[in-house]
Amino acid sequence: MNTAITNQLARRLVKAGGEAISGQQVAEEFGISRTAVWKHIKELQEEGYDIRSVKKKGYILSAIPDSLKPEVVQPLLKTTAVGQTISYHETVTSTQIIAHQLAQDGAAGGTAVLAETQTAGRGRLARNWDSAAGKGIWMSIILRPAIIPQRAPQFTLVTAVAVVRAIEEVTGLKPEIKWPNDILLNGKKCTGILTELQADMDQVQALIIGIGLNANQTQEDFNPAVRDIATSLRMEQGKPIERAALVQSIFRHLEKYTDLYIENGFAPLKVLWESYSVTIGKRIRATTARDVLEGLALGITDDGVLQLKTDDGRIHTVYSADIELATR
Ligand code: BTX
Repeated sequence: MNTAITNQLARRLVKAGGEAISGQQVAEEFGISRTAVWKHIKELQEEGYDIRSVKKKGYILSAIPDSLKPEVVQPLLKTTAVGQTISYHETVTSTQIIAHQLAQDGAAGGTAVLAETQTAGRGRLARNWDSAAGKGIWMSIILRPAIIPQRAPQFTLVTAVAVVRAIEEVTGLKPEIKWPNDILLNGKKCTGILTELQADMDQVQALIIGIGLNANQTQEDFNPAVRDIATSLRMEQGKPIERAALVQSIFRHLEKYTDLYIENGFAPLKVLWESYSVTIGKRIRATTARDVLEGLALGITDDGVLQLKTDDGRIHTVYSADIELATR
């Protein structure tokens, strides 16, 4: 069986958006017999596509499998760059590693790497990222904005806004952002963002934006180490979600907010980000690489850096830290 044709047929069916496509037409278009078309349809049915054959009309797709394959994600994608090239894998060590390699080899801005599972998914500071097979969105997106390296951390915040908007759009849930890179639902972490970069002294060559989003896990799917702090969209909304729809929405929002950033700078995104923040205006404890600071989170600067006022009245600039809400 020619898998390229099977994939092509899947794209045609997804794009038809529930309308019938004629077997005869597909046969002519792909230069194969109608029997061959039927065999490819059977193959797709086995992969989980729900396809009916209706006399005199053709094939109708009524449900897609829960997959992140490009032929499922791309046909209805409304972007010009983000997600237009997808490198899809069943298992990888980390999508970040693959994206770094692709970026070094010259991959275009917007290229995305997606995997069903990661054996060494990573968070900040070489921490582990729990990536249950087929249950989440584990992806890295290459962006190539013309910015200086110091501005790169802003993209963690731009991405956080894009992901929050996508979650709202697809599920109706109301996520919050904990500075700098956690997205929470009911106080538990449902998404982590990791921004890495390839840069010269004065110019970013590529941003590698890693997004780990817990979509369809139940509590038992998480490692015991994170079970109490993590949640998934499924756990919060009480039903599974279609991961492909969420990926499409993240791509669209990320492109929209990246364009907004390029045109108008960080200011409008900062306002959006603040509207979702659970950190600003609260008393927090920030654990940095050097020390632990406790005080009032005043806000973020135009560079996306956190400003914290300790009880002695001093204002500290925090570039990277783990944040807890402090009780007092
Ligand atoms: P972080 O350092 O802020 O968070 C890592 C911490 O979060 C871990 O130490 C653990 O306590 C907790 N944690 C681990 N896995 C999960 C999970 N599935 N849900 C909730 N909490 C968890 C956050 O780093 C950045 C994570 C980015 C992950 C993506 S996945 C695609 C891409 N590839 C890759 O290797 N990393 C990124």
